Amino acid sequence: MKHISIIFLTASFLLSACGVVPGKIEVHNAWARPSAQGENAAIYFTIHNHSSGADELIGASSDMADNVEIHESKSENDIVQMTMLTSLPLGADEEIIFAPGGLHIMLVNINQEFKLGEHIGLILHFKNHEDLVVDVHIEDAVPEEDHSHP
Ligand SMILES: [Cu+2]
Repeated sequence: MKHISIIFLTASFLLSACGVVPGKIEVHNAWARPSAQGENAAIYFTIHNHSSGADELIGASSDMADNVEIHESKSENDIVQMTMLTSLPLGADEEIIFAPGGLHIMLVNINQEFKLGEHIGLILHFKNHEDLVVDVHIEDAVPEEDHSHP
């Protein structure tokens, strides 16, 4: 029996290492603008819950900032207001776009400069799904990273 469980672990590791896996949450096109040390930096991406069950984004972390928060910007009467969300529901097979003027992950007081062309790491935490490590491109606009479903 021990043999079987080792094989199963290997197989699930291989599955998680490749592209689209049903029942998984995926994050695409993660980017943030170049920012100076000490500034706040907003991270944008598209998050897709490929699973048939609802989940929830419950937080994010990075060792590059004092705090990492889920924010939503809304403009009313030409005034942009930013609110902090404690969590974000992610329905079955739902896709949510984090973009300028709307949802973003806010890195508060970054401890190093984010330079154009660099990459930084971000970890997303979910209620049901395991943590996701996201590769964030430092760009002036959303990167052209193609994603197609099988
Ligand atoms: Cu914000």
